[in-house]
Amino acid sequence: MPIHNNKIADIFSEIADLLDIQDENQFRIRSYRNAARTIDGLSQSVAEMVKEGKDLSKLSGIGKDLAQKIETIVKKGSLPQLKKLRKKTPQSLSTIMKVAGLGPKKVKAMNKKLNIKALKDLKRAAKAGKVSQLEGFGKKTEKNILENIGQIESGEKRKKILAVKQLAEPLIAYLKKDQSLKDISTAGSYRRKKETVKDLDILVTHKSKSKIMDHFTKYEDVKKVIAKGNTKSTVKLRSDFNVDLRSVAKSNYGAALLYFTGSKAHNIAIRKIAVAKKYKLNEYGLFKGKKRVAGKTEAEVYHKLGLKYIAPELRENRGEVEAAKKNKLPKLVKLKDIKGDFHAHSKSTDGKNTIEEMAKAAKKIGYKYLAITDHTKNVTVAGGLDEKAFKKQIKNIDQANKKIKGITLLKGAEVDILKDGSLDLPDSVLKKLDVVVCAVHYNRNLSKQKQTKRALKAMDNPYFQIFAHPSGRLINERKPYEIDLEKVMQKAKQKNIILELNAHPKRLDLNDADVKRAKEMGIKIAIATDGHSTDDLKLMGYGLGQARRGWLAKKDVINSYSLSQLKDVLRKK
Ligand code: DGT
Ligand code: CA
Ligand code: CA
Repeated sequence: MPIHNNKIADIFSEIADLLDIQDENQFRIRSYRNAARTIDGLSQSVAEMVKEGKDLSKLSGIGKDLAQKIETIVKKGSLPQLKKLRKKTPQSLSTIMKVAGLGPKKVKAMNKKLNIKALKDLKRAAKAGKVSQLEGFGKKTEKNILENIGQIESGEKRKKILAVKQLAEPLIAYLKKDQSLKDISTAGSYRRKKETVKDLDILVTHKSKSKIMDHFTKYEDVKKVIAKGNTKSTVKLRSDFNVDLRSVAKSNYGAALLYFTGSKAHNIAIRKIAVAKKYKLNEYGLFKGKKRVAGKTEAEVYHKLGLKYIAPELRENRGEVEAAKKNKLPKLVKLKDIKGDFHAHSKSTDGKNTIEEMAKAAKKIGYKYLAITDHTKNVTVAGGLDEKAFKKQIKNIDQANKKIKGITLLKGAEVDILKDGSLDLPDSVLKKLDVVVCAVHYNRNLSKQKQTKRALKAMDNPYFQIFAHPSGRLINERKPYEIDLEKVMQKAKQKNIILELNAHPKRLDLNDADVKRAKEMGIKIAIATDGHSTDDLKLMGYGLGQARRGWLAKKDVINSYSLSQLKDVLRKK
């Protein structure tokens, strides 16, 4: 069984963390982090690529040396270098680093002064108020540490959707090899495109005398068979992730799919309707007395209940049942509606590919436009550009535009919102850009009042067009900063500012509920990958899933607009 991309990425991340704690060369550390990021975002399996003899050093951010290391990991399942590093520094210190806001310096200081070796030591010390007494740590840091530990503890059990996809796709391909299989579908939170998933649910129908459960439990990636029956089996994969497989009869496949897709709250809501209409609804079908009146397809069940078909992404009992009854469901945006991307980086700052390479990759996807939005100078870690360098960047984009036909590059920037709410580029440069994307990168720990004031002030700048990753969260890793999103949205509405839905599966920011709220306020959304490589541009689908969970229709999403329509929807400068 080939090793999964996210496992390889984890190995490189841990190496980077350990090297960081050991004060190693920053350049080297960054190359590991970049490689982890590239691999984590890849749609194809690196292990498969090794097997097929493909040249990994062609991947962005992966040189000959790292390519060699990846091959070792694929062949041996681990890397000797990591074992050596772990001997020098306890592995748990790198876990502690994952607690947001704790860099290697702080981790080392706590290790030395408070003998903190593991997350549980840190929790105990922070609870006892010992952390805030160290130099450089305040009460606020201590509080953040405790909150973040709580988040990590609860988050550990849920996997991000990209990681689940990497587990699900090869498993489904494997299940399809069984000759007796007829239908197969995912269900549960994964089918609803939720940002994180606790366990994967799969539903099948098959011919009689099937050995599908044997086939399933023999899958190479299975670590433990938790339960095995004729209609349901549960296994634990090597990555400690559980999969439920249920086999149902063709006659109730739709009813079962509906039931096991959930959400539970949605199921309860539609069951109420069934009861009111004197039906009984369960995973075997919709019944009047003993007679099954629907069950073969989901649509059939919905229709019998007097409801329009409800897409899985909407099934959260957030008003979709009412809307289906009144024929008021949104016509959800689709991937094929997307004509471009509004947030991407190039080699000019921390991207892995040149402007031209990014343009060609976007064109290959079928896009009509791509905004190149490199960082501004305050974001030093990403090599942000100053005013002078930006003027050159503008020229470079113009040149690339002349060279490449069939796609339009938009001149953009991801402008840092400074602590006082001013923007990190002068108006004279902002004026020359087609798309001004603004974001918070530093001073994430301000009070809610200050953070909100800062954002609102930035939005008063007439060149502010798109607010990127507005909550600043990293799923399972970093909480959103404190900000009054209601006020931010009101301002966005008033100033005609677009909010970003960052499509990267580790951000998905805004979240689904906030996307829906923005739509209800009449705010338009830009779905954007924040791509740092040509591969990253392919992450758009995750943003789409979240957009659909937020009830967005084509018209709510500015990526569905043509270039000329965009001019009308982007804030006039
Ligand atoms: P998660 O936590 O990410 O695995 O989320 P789900 O929604 O996949 O939850 P899961 O795997 O526990 O169950 C899959 C679906 O089965 C769930 O969405 C709805 C259905 N289901 C499970 N338990 C119940 C229940 O007690 N009542 C009802 N009505 N439905 C249930
Ligand atoms: Ca599940
Ligand atoms: Ca389940």
